[in-house]
Amino acid sequence: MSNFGLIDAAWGKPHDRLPAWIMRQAGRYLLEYQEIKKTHTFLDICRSPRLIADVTMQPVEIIGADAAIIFSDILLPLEPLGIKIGFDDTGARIEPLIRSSKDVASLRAYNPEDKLKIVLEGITETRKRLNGRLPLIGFCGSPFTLLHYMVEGKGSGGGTEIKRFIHNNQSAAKKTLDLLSDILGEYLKAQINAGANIIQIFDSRGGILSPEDYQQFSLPYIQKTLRKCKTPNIPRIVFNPNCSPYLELLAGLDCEVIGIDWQTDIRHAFSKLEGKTIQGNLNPRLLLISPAKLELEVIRLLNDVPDYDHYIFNLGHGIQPTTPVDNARLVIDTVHSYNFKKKGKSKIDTTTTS
Ligand code: 1CP
Repeated sequence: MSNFGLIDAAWGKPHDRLPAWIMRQAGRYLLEYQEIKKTHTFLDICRSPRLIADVTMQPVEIIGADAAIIFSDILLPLEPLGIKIGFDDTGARIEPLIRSSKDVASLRAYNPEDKLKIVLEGITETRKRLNGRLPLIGFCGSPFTLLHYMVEGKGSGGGTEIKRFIHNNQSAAKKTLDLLSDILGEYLKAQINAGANIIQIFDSRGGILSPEDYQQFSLPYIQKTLRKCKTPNIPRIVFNPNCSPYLELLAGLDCEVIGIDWQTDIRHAFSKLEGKTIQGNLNPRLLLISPAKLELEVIRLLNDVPDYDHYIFNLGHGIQPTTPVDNARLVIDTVHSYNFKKKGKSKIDTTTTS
């Protein structure tokens, strides 16, 4: 049976059941993923279309998500720029790092159809296995997020070096962001041509910028990436895991869906993002509490949603690696059985249970 309710919700079209998926739904909390990791590194998986498809399909079969997201990483598009990437238990390893305008002068655009062919083959293979059952999500990082990794070498901290870089080398920084927008826009277009039904841009590091700097160094480059990959019938999601300061700015993006973090009140987000579909925003750490309490928290969130036609359930950030898989399944099942047509009359009354 075919279930494309997630695509309907992205366009704000009525649908019978609320769609749900989970950011980072393929990964370490799944035993089946850990099993593959015993004999393959993360990058081995990313470099094999068969393994990409195997891992992408796991959460669809195991937790019943309403979409598959292609198993890959936002950092892969750095490799064809001559930047080596690696992962260990502490996070990413990236070299060489960019620290001056000289370091970016030699960066050149490349053709993702050629240099990121394996991801595209992974998409085509996964679409075959999905056999029209569910949509497949393609993705990339935002240009600013990739520049952040190129300069800082990691995705945490306050971003001292990246702030120094963008302010001391403004024109080189903007030229690099422009180049990244071209590459990422083409990359998303290639993912769509290979079979992605919807795409998401992860603006994971945009949240370290003041709203003023956000308007200079992240927003316009997301907009450029979105415009480059704009394709009839393919909706586009932009997710920023620290979105509160920028809601009004995000409202102006040429995309259909905004993914919001768990710190933002969902009613507030709806009021600031009129016309857009909202995706989110359960706190991922709630998936570590008892199943009975977790179910209530999901229902509490769903009760707060003001417009179900414009809503896709997700977490407000990636799933924690220590999440019990039964809790991930429970979350999806709870969303599916929620009777949104009788708003407020969900199967459990959240006000009376302790
Ligand atoms: O097995 C392992 O230990 C590898 C862990 C892992 C996984 C499962 C990494 C390394 N990447 C991924 C897959 C991944 N990453 C997916 C596809 C899987 C899915 O969603 O089901 C996606 C969409 C991403 C996106 C991603 N990678 C982001 C954006 C999301 C976010 O959290 O804001 C970011 C920031 C990354 C970078 C990254 N990849 C991996 C690590 C350890 C990191 C963080 C590195 C760091 O900041 O130091």
